[in-house]
Amino acid sequence: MDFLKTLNINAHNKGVSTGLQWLKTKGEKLSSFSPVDGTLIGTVAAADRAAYDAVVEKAQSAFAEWRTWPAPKRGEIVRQIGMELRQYKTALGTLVSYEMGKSLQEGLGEVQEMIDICDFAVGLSRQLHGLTMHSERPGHRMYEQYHPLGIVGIISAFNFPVAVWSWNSMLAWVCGDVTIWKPSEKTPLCGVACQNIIQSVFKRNNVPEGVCGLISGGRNVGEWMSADTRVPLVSATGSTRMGKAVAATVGERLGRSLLELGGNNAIIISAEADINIAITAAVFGAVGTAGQRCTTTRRLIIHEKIYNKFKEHLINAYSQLKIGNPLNEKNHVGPLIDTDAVKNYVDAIEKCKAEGGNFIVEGGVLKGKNYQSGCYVKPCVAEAKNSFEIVQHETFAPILYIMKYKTMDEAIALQNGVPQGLSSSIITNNLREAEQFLSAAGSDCGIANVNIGTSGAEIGGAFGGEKETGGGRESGSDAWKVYMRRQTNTINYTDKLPLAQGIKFDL
Ligand code: UN1
Repeated sequence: MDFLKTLNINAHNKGVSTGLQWLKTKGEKLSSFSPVDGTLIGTVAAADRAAYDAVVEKAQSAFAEWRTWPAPKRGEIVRQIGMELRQYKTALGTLVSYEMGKSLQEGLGEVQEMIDICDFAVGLSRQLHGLTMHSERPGHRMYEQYHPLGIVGIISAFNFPVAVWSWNSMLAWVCGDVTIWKPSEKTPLCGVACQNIIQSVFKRNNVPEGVCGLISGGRNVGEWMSADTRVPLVSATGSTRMGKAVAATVGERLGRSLLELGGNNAIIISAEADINIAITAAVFGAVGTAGQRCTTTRRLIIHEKIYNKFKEHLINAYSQLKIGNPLNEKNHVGPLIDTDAVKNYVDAIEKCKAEGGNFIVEGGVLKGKNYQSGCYVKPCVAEAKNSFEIVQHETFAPILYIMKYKTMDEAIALQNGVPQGLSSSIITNNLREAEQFLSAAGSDCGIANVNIGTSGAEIGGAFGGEKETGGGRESGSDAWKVYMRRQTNTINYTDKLPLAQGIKFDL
């Protein structure tokens, strides 16, 4: 376990930090058990209210200074964090894999996403542009600028225990905001490891204490943040149920929330699909991260002409999957996060069967020598109807539902016919089908792809979705704007005061 040492993770860790120092707390201890082998990796001391308030107060005072640093100077800090992450990529990727259970390849890929967002944010630090408008009044200039917002609260989920934090914080920091992060209580050591990595950068650059706070803890920390008027933006990734609670509390005080919630992502496989692409995209999308990405492929909508043939391909591909220790690169599928997740998986299979689903690849919980944690399950595939209650629901597990279609209109209606709206794809070589899928009458999701799968988005695009996915956008494109407040400025450089709309008001 050299990676733990490299990341400065001990058996007992503090879990609350102002960015420069760790605080003592009287909160309970979070225990982190690896789903890989059931080992207790370590504990993390959670925040109590006093520690929470201490971090928020430090963040407030840090903001007063940090917002005056020129944005490219803030970008320089983020550049150094990117360099540091390159150095710790193997260790951090391994911890992600060991604490969360995704394959080592995907753990390393997740750290690569962090490095990529650092690079993106460095460039962005010189491009926080507003527009210049033409005033209707003579001798007037009108323009807009973007100013930092203040404290950004980040609530992240276990499935991307480090990348989602970095998408939010790297942008927030170049924008001049300060952050407080509540990592998932299922992956608290990933939070501690990231804090250890960045702390040295903040220290050696004399960044004010409080720019990058960490507040480990459970649901109560999320509730404190959501209700806290000192936190103008809460960015939350997780279940739709959690997101609705955050949105209601933040909305009550007219704060801003950025929500990244459940997905129920489908791939339409046309009669004119390249079958090799379709199979790889579908299987990686469905079983990658053991079906625990919000972009996981949960449904395949297959043209009736190729349906039977495609089923055979799927059965064949699933028979080749290797399930086991995710740190062994030969395995494709690791464990689910914990035994509660296993229970949800088992329940979903039962519900699907009860509603009339037909499993063409059977599921099941794996037992025995290499599976002692009790978290390993078999990826499975069921013929199902889109209208099944269970198909309408996001189960965070490798269960793939397949169904047939005749016309593209019907396929798009099925694709859109769920409450969630994150990611979607079509596999086709037919330009007309692809364009129909991307048109205003096509996919209703935040992400719509052609000839690639639903998961594995690059950081350069805005990431997020519609409907119950929550509407937020993170990461690339102009997602940074949500981390800033916009100000319109009109300046009169004459000795007259002409009013807009031609209004006369003489005294
Ligand atoms: C998530 O599952 O919360 O597109 C994020 C992807 C990754 C991010 C997923 N880049 O699959």
